[in-house]
Amino acid sequence: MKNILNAPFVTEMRNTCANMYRLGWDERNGGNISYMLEENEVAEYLDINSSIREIPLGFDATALIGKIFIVTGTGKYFKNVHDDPETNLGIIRIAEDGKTARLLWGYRDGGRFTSELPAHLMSHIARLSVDPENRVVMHSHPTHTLAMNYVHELDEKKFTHTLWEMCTECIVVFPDGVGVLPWMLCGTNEIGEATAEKMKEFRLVLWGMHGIYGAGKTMDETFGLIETVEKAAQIYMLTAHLPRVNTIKDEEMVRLAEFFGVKYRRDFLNL
Ligand code: 2HA
Ligand code: ZN
Repeated sequence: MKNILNAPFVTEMRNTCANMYRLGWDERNGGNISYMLEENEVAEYLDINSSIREIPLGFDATALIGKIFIVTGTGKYFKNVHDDPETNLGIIRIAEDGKTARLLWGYRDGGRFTSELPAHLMSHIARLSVDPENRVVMHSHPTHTLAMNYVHELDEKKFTHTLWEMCTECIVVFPDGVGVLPWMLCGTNEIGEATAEKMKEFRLVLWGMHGIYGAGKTMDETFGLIETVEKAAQIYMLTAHLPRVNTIKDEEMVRLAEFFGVKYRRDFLNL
């Protein structure tokens, strides 16, 4: 067997957590990532039928039986993932009962997966139903996105429209827009179900006054979605209190979306 610490998916998790931490998106234990892995890529490093221990999921994940995920740990700091992946990350496989996770590697100090696993796995199920290539679900507390929550209406059309106006590339990067949930108690199956419902329609879901979820085919795509929203939110927060002299017009957004051939939420424009 090869050394798991050299596995590309472990390296991706380490580097992504480090980047997110340095961008200020994931203070303390804020944020979590789950990344669905291919059986054959994991089998080069681990016996995928082994089990260090079993951890109850607390919800039904029947749709994901046998699937393997690398997931950040509960209470763990993104800051520390790079230097100690085996304590701060875990690789789990959904057991045959659909209600238990078998730990294949990690959570070395006896820990377990993020408290937001319901939202993650339910979001994976929802995204896979519309995009069989989806692999990554990422949650984070990006500063300007969060700041914007306090001064902008939490309405998905209005929020998306404002973000699209802030950078020319926004409508091309997230033409499906941003789904918005009101403030809800986190770490629960209820917020998981609500997030997954939005994920059928959006790859980005805002958790009001908490943070954001992104989903995508790769770590780069998912990170890039959140990064682009955060950039737009930053421009908004730098300009919202100033007189607006110029803006990207809705007709210009249509030209962008059509030129780049993206399927966009036309109903989020005021045409
Ligand atoms: O796990 O970000 O939403 C820490 C969080 C909870
Ligand atoms: Zn959070």
